[in-house]
Amino acid sequence: MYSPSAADKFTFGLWTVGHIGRDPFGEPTRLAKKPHEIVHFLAEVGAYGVNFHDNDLVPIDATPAERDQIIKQFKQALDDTGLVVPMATTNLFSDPAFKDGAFTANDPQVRAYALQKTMHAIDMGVELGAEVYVFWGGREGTETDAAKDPITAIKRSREAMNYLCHYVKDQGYNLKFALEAKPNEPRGDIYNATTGNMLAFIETLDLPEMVGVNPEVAHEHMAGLNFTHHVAQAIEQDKLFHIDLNDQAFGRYDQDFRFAAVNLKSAFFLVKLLEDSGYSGNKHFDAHAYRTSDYNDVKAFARGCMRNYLILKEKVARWNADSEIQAVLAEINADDGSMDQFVGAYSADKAAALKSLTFDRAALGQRGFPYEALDQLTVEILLGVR
Ligand code: GLT
Ligand code: MN
Ligand code: MN
Repeated sequence: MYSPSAADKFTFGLWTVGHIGRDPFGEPTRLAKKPHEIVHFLAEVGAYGVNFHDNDLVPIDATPAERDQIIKQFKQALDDTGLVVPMATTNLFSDPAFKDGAFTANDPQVRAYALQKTMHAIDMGVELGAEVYVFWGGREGTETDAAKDPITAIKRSREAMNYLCHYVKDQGYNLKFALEAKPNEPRGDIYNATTGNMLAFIETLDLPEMVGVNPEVAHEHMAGLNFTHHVAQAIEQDKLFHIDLNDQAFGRYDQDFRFAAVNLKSAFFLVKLLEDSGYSGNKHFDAHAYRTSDYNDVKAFARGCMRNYLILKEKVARWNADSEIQAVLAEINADDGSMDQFVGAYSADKAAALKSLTFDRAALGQRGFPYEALDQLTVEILLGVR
């Protein structure tokens, strides 16, 4: 029970289980694994796919011969294990060249280099099978707004996304873009800070149908927001192209903890949303093990991410099948249809009729809603006593 299968579409980036335990204050605590070794590691824990940044796979200074050798080994590992590459992305944040941003950098050479690097990375991602391409602009921001005009930054981001969408179309690639928001870290402030900002930005692009979002639990939580509501907005707009699952205590630095390790109840409502809405894309665990873990414990971390999702999925089924919960839902959503003649699609007649309708405002205010009872039933399901 609770073991993952390919149908779950659970994926991990090379940088997740391959994280070596470095943080801003301390040196690595684990030895680096090669990309092909990570593929075998992921196969052992039962993952379906592996994602990468261009430079997780091929170091930024690799020679063409080294590149070919690495890709050959990586492809062999994919063949040997049956793992797939559903998503790829570009590292536009590690190299000092990108210290002032990539697509939004003030230096036009950096902006051009970012486009060039991304086109090469897209070619490599597509070669290895990726159908979703993520953009996380970690350096696309400022520490001081004296340095960059925020309106200029938006225009530069748009120009870059349009350029790359047209590039993908020109190549005839079957590839969609998924934009990932984060409010801050590593920049003081990052542009398009939330999933909602990204959804609005996408509508201003030349080819908006090619572009959706890749929301990450920790990133909305860092901003103190309700992640489930952001994902719901993306789903409702057919824009949930990918998702980064992890966990995060509110108000802290970007922790990238194991999925459901901190906020069980929000994780439950997130899984409920994904399952009830029929989301069928990849579920990427963008998280890493504690710095204290050795690779045995990294396995416990990776298995824990998938297991927690599957356990919560079972809790969701239990919640949906619970007759007491269903009775409460029927009660709180009851609708006798008597308002239909006044609301819904606008007409002048409806508006005139509604304006002269009399409401018993006091009675409306008197009605009680059993939300305490409903939430307690939810908690009891989560605590395993129901
Ligand atoms: C980085 C970041 C993630 C992004 C990755 C994609 S890299 O680890 O913290 O949230 O999804 O660039
Ligand atoms: Mn993160
Ligand atoms: Mn992420």
